[in-house]
Amino acid sequence: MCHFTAGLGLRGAVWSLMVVAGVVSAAEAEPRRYDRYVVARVEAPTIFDVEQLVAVADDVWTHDIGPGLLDVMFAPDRIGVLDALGLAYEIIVPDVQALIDGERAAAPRDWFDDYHPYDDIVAYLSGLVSANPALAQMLPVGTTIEGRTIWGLRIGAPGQSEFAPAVLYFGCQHAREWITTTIIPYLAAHLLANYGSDPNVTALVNAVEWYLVPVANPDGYIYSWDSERLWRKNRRLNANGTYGVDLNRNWGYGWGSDNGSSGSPSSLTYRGTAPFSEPETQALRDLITQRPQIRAMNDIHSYSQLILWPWGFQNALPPDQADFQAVGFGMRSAIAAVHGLTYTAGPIYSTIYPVSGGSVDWAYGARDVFAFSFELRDTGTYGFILPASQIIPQNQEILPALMLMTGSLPVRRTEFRIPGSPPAQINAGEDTPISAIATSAVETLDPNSATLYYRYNPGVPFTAVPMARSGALFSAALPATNCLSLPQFYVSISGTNGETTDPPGAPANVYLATVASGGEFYTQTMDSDPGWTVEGLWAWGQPLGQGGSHGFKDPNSGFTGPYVYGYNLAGDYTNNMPERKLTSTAINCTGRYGVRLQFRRWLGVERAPYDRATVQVSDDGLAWTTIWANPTSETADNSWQLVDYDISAVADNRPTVYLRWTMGPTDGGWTYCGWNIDDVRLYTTGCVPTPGDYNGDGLIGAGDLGGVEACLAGPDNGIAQGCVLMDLVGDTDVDIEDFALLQVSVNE
Ligand code: 0X9
Ligand code: ZN
Repeated sequence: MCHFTAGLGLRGAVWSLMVVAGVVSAAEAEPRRYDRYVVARVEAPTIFDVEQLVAVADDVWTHDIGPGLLDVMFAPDRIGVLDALGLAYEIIVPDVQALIDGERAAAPRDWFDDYHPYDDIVAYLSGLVSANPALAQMLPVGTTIEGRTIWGLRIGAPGQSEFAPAVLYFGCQHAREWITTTIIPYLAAHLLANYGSDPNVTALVNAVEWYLVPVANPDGYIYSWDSERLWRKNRRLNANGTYGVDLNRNWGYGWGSDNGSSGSPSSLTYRGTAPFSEPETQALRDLITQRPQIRAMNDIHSYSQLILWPWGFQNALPPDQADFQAVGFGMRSAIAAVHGLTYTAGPIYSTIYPVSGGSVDWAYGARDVFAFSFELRDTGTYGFILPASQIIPQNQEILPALMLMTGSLPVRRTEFRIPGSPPAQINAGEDTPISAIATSAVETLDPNSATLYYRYNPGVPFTAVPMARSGALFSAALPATNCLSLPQFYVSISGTNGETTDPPGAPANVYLATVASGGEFYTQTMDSDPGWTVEGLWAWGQPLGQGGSHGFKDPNSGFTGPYVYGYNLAGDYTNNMPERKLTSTAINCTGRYGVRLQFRRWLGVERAPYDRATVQVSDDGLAWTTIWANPTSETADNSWQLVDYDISAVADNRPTVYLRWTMGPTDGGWTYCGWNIDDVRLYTTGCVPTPGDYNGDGLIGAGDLGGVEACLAGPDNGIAQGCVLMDLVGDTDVDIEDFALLQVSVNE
């Protein structure tokens, strides 16, 4: 027997090395067998030992990956590889197949005496729902990559308050964690059987909506029955021919870090090609975003006996650590009270290892959901292959924990919340919709009291906008404003217990936003013919890579897509030609300030003044301003160049702006490939206020008259924030003189 020392930290540094040794074909008929596969508990004292061990193991079972003790699986013929590492170990599972053979119940009497295939779990839940149609409904949550339905159910008493908070509990993101598939059926059966008799169940089914998903990863779960008992990921066929994305690395918060996930498709913790690239994570994400009343979540895994909360992607305590700890420790006690088992409670990062792209971080970080994750039984004796005889005891101890979580204060308290993140930036001249969801299980709310409060100037009182109601969702809009505004806002609702605001503590606490304008407002990728006006050999089409008697040849396609506008797509421009013009159709730049022109250029032209190429802009198609002219040195592009010009002097706030490219005049000497143009864009950056345009919509008119009043109300000493642009006279005071000037400037 070996002597072991405790682990030292550095958890998770080697996850990226975890690979599935031996990819098993999808078409395997018989389930893979694990005869005489062993699980060894290995002492790996250094990070180097850990990396070596993980690299050669056939699977890593332990959750505590770091220097210290690791449980790893080896095929019988590969034990020599372990021996060769020279690390001390003991065999904790001598035959994994024997574990699997002993996993299922010999003579099940109760449904919960054994594990069940996916379809049987769905059928069991459907049976519960059919028997309790007033309390429960089946809910298709989404479709897997292999086309199966991810089934869930909803439980809630009829006549529930529209403001009822909801919880979401789900199991089996990881296919091999079979014990997790039993939690939702057991919980649902318990709620439905005891509603009306058990006061705690009755109260929580009355007050809370329950969204329950037994198997978040049906494809993987089925694969773990039919082909490979220890399959973990979903069944995505990856680009390199391997299968599977780790769904619990695919969520879009803190996604993509190598500390807590892997970019390698063969890895057990492969994060996928993008956040939410998988239909299974999309389905759960959408369930949460479409039901902002979901205030708590538990993502149930096995094994290790842990109660986990954010964060997984960083080793920092979450802002709500006190609430997480109170409920987490409460659940730990509730579990221990049943069969005396010990669960460890704490944040993911420090309690197991870094997890980036996990469900808990997204739910909490992006949606402010009170999100936990369990790791169920055991601590390694059976690991993922927990004997069926433990299903009932496992559920007996988890049920009270989930009841406690559902009834916890963070779920029950009144909230009036802008789901997701409130806008931190609003666009000048546009209304900004704001919606908020009301949840409360403790008081009666007055729907008519829902109000959006805002001000654009810290020196003035808040303006109240009543919010329109749709169920528990309320909406209103921040009215259009200008670049000088400093928007502040909050929402509020009242009930029998008083006022609830978002952010809490308003108006001392408010949301702040900045006003922006800008972005691209005209895009011409040349993928289809824009129908511009051409002269000479100007044409839209595919350039043919010819010409270049001086300089370089034309390209043989666009920068994006095959097509461009070019002067002679089949070669050089000619000698002794006059100006030949390409002119765009009119572009509306009304309300745009600081306009810039950007395009891709592939140009060959002899140095000025021998041959000429220019870019011009006009606001009427008659008078042209030259933005660029070829210099007195040769222009000979041999690749697509990105060029970018300030055309604000001609284009800002003009309704008909024209762009023009000119080839020529040329002399009788050298010829070049001439213009090739792709991806023409007009855009603005930053926010440029216009005097008199109080609401920032780009026009001066009736909509701005209120600005005079708002700015009159400002402090006497100087001009209030946001009001400089209403001081049209420029005497550092906003008054009747400015109003008079505004009236004559009206242009809308
Ligand atoms: O690594 C994981 O995804 C989980 N452990 S497991 O062995 N069951 O795979 C830990 C997940 C904890 N984090 C979240 N649920 N986000
Ligand atoms: Zn898991």
